[in-house]
Amino acid sequence: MSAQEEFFAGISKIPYVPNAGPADVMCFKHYNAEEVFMGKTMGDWLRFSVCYWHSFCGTGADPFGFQTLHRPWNEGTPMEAAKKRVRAAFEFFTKLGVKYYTFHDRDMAPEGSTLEESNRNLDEITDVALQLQNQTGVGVLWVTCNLFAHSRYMNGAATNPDCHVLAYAGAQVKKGLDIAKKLGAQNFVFWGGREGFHSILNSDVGAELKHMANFFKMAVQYKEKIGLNCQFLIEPKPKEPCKHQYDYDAMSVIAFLKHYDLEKHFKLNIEPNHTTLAGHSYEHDIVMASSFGMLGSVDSNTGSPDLGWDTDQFPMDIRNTTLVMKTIIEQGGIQPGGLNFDAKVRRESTDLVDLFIAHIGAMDAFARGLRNAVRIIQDGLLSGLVKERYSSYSHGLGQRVDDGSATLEDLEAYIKQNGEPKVTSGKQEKYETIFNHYI
Ligand code: XUL
Ligand code: CO
Repeated sequence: MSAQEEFFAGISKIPYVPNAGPADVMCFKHYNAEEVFMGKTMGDWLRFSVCYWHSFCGTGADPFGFQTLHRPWNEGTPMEAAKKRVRAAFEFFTKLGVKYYTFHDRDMAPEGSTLEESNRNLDEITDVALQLQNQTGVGVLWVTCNLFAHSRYMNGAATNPDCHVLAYAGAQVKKGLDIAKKLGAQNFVFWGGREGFHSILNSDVGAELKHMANFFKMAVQYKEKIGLNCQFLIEPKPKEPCKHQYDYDAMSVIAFLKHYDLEKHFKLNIEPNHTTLAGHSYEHDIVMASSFGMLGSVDSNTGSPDLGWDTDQFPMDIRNTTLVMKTIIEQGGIQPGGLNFDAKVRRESTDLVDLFIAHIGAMDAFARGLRNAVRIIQDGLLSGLVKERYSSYSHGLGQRVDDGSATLEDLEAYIKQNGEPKVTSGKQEKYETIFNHYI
């Protein structure tokens, strides 16, 4: 990379400096990619990914204010900017030391005036991305198609009342899958921002859900046809931009997938800011998806608990990262998914270096979460208490309830013989106090 092409001059590869002081925010104090925990390196447990849209396309504009972030790579014609952007992005990935990135088709290359032109733009810029991937070893965690920004999608993409629009979305996804194959993407995400409704009065919900399921089936067929070896992921979100989105939360998506016989082909990409928008606690959907064997990847971010918005902040809370990592370790890892920072610096954080500080801070928050979760799991105190709490299911009648062989008559006979159960304390505060010991 020649000197004038350097966008983050003066910043070199971010080092691990475990005993750095509190003011030193340009090094990792906890994230040490090569350190091994429970048989895997920290890098393999965490599989960090940087997202293109917030970090390289974001302008800081919000519904009340104009652009605040003026990035040197977003200058010139849309195609000139796309070429600079891809170079800036790879410089950032390698200096930060992450192995993965994520993007929407339209982040990578601008939409043209026809599908053919959009596809040519994408071909041209992904040629450069592929070259940079090969040079740096950075790969694609996931690709997705932007099926929500263009005005044609205002009434939905796969759930649009007009099949002409659905067809456009299908053509776009077909190309997205080709690009995923070209770049060796490990996952492909569907986020249905406009798949929902604003008014139930003008919506045929049954038809829309069926069309969305059939759309996914077409995507599965095409993926198999081209031999694309990647995991499909659906990203739940309850609202924003629609008043109601069909992929409301983890349980709604799992029920949808099972209803339409699609569950073998998909897992979930859980974004905690979406989980809290659905009225759940931060870790809720991570835990729910994982307990159904459906946690595929995480869009690692946070909202502000006091706001009902999707603010996409960098995850900095150690309690949250500890709970996420505990779940990920318990399911044996998140591969081929990862921890993608679907997060944006605040529109007031206008320095280029703030992009580094934000990612470093969040990576360190997850490294601490991993270290804490490993200690919780290896000590076995919490899991021992939980095991004991459910111990009545390990023998006798409980075991038969657990394996599904007990009947209501068996339960009645048991009560007639054993009478009233004695109450047992749930001891929530004890668990919380023990958890706090580790963070
Ligand atoms: C929107 C969101 C998206 C998806 C990809 O809230 O999270 O950026 O992750 O389309
Ligand atoms: Co997301």
